[in-house]
Amino acid sequence: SMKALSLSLSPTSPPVFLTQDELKKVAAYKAVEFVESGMVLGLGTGSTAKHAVDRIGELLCQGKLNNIIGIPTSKKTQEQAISLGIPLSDLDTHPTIDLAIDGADEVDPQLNLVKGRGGSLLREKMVEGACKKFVCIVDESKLVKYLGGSGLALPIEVVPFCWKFTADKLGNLFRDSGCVARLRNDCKGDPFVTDNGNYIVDLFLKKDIGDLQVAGDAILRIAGVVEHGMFLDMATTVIVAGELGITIKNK
Ligand code: ABF
Repeated sequence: SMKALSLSLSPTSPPVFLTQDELKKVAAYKAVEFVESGMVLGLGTGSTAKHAVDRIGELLCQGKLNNIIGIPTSKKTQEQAISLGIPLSDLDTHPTIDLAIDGADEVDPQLNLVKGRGGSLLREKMVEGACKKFVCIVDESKLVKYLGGSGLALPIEVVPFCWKFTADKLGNLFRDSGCVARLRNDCKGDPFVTDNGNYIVDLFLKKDIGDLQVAGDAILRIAGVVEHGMFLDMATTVIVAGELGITIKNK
C-alpha cells in the first residue's frame, strides 16, 4: 500500500518560493534524516544526490554521525565523498547496503523510476539493487503519469562495439511507440563514455510503452545492451519536495 504524507514547510508564515536547486536540497536533507551511525550507505549521483552527500559529510565532520561507510555510484560521487572525508568501500566488500539515497529523472505513481540522464545508471542499479532501503529524492518536476511521460529519454548503456547495430535493434523494439534511438554525445560532440567505458543510447518514446517489466526484459535480451535506466519496484521511499511542502511516498 502506498501512503503519502505531506508536511508543510512553513505552516504559519507566508509561502516562500524556492528555486529548483533549493527544492532538491530540501528533499536531500530530509532523506539524510534516515541515516544512522554505523550504516553502509549507497551514495547517489547527480545534482540532487550531491546535496545528500554534502550533508552526510557535514554531519560526519560535526561528529553527529559515526562509522559510516559509503558505496559511491559513480567516479564523480567517489571524488566528492573523498573530498568530504567519507570512508568508502565497494560492493565486493559490502554486498549488503543499509540505505541508498539517490535522485531520478522520472518517478511514476507506482514509484518506478527512470534514471541515467547523468550517465551512471549501471553502478546505480548495482548499488541500489543491493540495498535494504532505497530512498529516492526529487523535486516535483520529476513526477510523471507514466515512464517516458516527461519527453526525456530512456537511457540504455550499451557496449561501444557496433553500437549502431544495438541502437537500431532498440529503436525497432519500440517502433510502434514512434521511438527514436540516439547515441548520447558529450559537449565536444564525441560519444559520451560512462564510468564503465560504455556508450549511452537514449530512447525517445512517444507514448506509454505498456508493461514496463516486459519492455525492460526485451531490452536486456538484445546483445550489446549492458543495462537500462528503468528502476522498477526498487525505490522503497520517494521524497518529493514541492512549493507546498515535502511529500513522502512509501512502497
Ligand atoms: C542520478 O542523477 C541519475 O540516476 C539521474 O539520471 C540523475 C538525476 O540528476 P539530478 O538530481 O541532477 O536531476 O540520480
